[in-house]
Formats: sequence, structure tokens, C-alpha cells
Amino acid sequence: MTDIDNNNERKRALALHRTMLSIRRFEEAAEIAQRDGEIPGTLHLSIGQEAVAAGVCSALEPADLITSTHRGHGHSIAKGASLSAMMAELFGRVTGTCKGKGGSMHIADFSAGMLGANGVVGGGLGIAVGAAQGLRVRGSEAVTACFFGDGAVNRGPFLESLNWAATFRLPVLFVCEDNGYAAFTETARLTAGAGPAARAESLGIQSMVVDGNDVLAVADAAAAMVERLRREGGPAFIHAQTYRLRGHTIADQGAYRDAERHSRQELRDPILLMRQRLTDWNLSQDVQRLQVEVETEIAAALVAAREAVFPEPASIYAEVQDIGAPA
Ligand SMILES: Cc1ncc(C[n+]2csc(CCOP(=O)(O)OP(=O)(O)O)c2C)c(N)n1
Ligand SMILES: [Mg+2]
Repeated sequence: MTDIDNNNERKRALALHRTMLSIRRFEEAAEIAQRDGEIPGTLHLSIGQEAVAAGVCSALEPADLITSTHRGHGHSIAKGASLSAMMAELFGRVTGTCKGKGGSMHIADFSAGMLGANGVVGGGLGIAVGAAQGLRVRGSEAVTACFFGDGAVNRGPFLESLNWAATFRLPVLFVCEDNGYAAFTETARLTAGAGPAARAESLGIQSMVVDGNDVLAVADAAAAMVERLRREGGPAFIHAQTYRLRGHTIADQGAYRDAERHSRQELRDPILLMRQRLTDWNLSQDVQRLQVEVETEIAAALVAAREAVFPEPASIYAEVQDIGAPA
């Protein structure tokens, strides 16, 4: 293999790798902190799926919006949410993205265009379409990317949201992050027909199926789709085929998984694949530098989270609902 000759391509590849590393190290650190009792509640980790978040968000501008899922750390980081505010949120501290009152499944950072994780499977779909409609009413040309899992395509909001977006040609990039499982069930066993992209195509929505563990492939697909959304309106659909290397939640050992498939997928870890590619391009030193940089950032986020205070009990009803405190 030869050096990668184009400087822009090199920068782009390293930036994508850096985003994936940030997501991986953030979640590994959170996993330890949760097990040590520092983070309350459970976590849904996206370890193994980082290329989808990194690739898709690389095609977005700061003004663009995303909606996410219960497995949303990667999407938030890739869209530019602050690592320390996110870590503080997991720790339940006042410096968190939701002042410590939301936690993992409610992380939102409007300043980064991240409209929220969502504990309701398929819950982000309607929000994304509503946001896109709202942007149009305001005369904005920003696009909205909507992440959802392979389990969500079997819920009603999937059809409603795709139909609305297609009818009004809203610039929404629907991203099915297909990790093969809906909780403890292999999704293919519960999904009729030819798959998520075929469902989108049946509504006239242009779709692509992409290797969701190849960050360059995801980034290229997303760039092409987003460019088209900006030029012609939308929507568009990406079915990103990936794999979850951890359990459904932090407590799940994944005993229901096929061992052979799992071993095969471990070798297709998106970070390993990209690191190999960067090494082939003689960029090992840059990879090491990125690893140190990310490590330092995560360590700082952990220190800041531990040092921050918890929200005042008196603030419990503030900013969490729109009906005010109960009488
Ligand atoms: C409406 C609704 N039904 C059921 C659940 C329980 N639940 C949480 S995650 C999950 C599986 C979701 O699978 P998928 O959409 O593929 O996302 P993944 O967990 O694989 O990222 C289920 C059924 C829920 N949170 N919301
Ligand atoms: Mg899934």
C-alpha cells in the first residue's frame, strides 16, 4: 500500500477515526463508572456501531439537526455535543447536558443540533419529521438526520414518519442503524419482507444499503444523500448494517447470540478496520496521537464530572416538563 496522497482525504479519514475513538473511549469509561456505582441506572452502549454515527454526522453541518435513540451516546458525540457535559449528565451532575436530570437516555444538546436520545423505540422518527417541517416553515435549509434501530422499523411511527416526510418532500435522512438485534431477539426473525430499505423504496424514498462498519462507506453514502437533500429536498434513507459488540444493556451478557457470528463480527470492529486502513496508509503515528488526545479528553471529562455537584433537590421540577410543578 502507498501513502494516501490527497491531503483532504487523509484529514477526513483521521477525523472520522477520531470521532469513532471518542465514542468508544467515552462508552468504555462510562461502562466502568457504571459498574463502580458512579453512574446510576443502566446504559445502552453502541460499541461496535461507531462508524454509523461518525460517518453520518460527518456529512452534516452544525445547523443541521439529529434525533437519536436509547443508544445515543455515539450520535451525540459525532454531532458535536460536549464530552464533559455528556459525562456529567451520566453522573447526574448539574453541569450535564440536561443539568443532571436526564441521564443517558435523555441526553440532548440543542446547541449542537442534537434534539435528544429517546427511551421510546421509534420515538425519534416523528420528532425528526416534525423538526424538518418546522425548519421549512422558518425558511431554514438545514437537514435533519434521524437515527433509529432495526427494531423500530416494525413500529407504527416508522410508516407514519416516512410517509409524512415523503409526502412533503422534507429533507430528512432516515438512518436505520441495524445492529441485528432488538433487545434479545434477532430482528430478522420478526421482520417481514425484503428489509427496511425496501419499505422506504415502496414509498418512493431513495435508499442505500451500506456496510455500517466501514466508516468511509457510511460517510460517502451520507455525503451523497445529504447533498441530494440540500439540492432537491427529500427524504432519503440509509440502511447501515452493523453489529452490537456489547449486550443490549450494560447488564446483558448476550447469551442468546450466535457465537460464530459474534467472533466474525469482532474481527469487523469498525475501529480495527479503520486503524488497519490508516496503518496501510502509513498513518500509524497519527493514529497514536489521536489515541492520546482522546484519552486525555475522556480523563478530563471524568475528573470534571466527579468534581461537579448534584442538582439542588428544589430544582427537581424545573425544566423537566411544561406543566410546571404539581399543585
Ligand atoms: C415503544 C417501546 N417498546 C419497547 C421498548 C423496550 N425496548 C427498549 S430497546 C428495545 C429494542 C430496540 O431495538 P432496536 O430498535 O433495533 O434498537 P437497538 O437496541 O438494537 O439499538 C426494546 C424493545 C421501548 N423502549 N419502547
Ligand atoms: Mg437493533
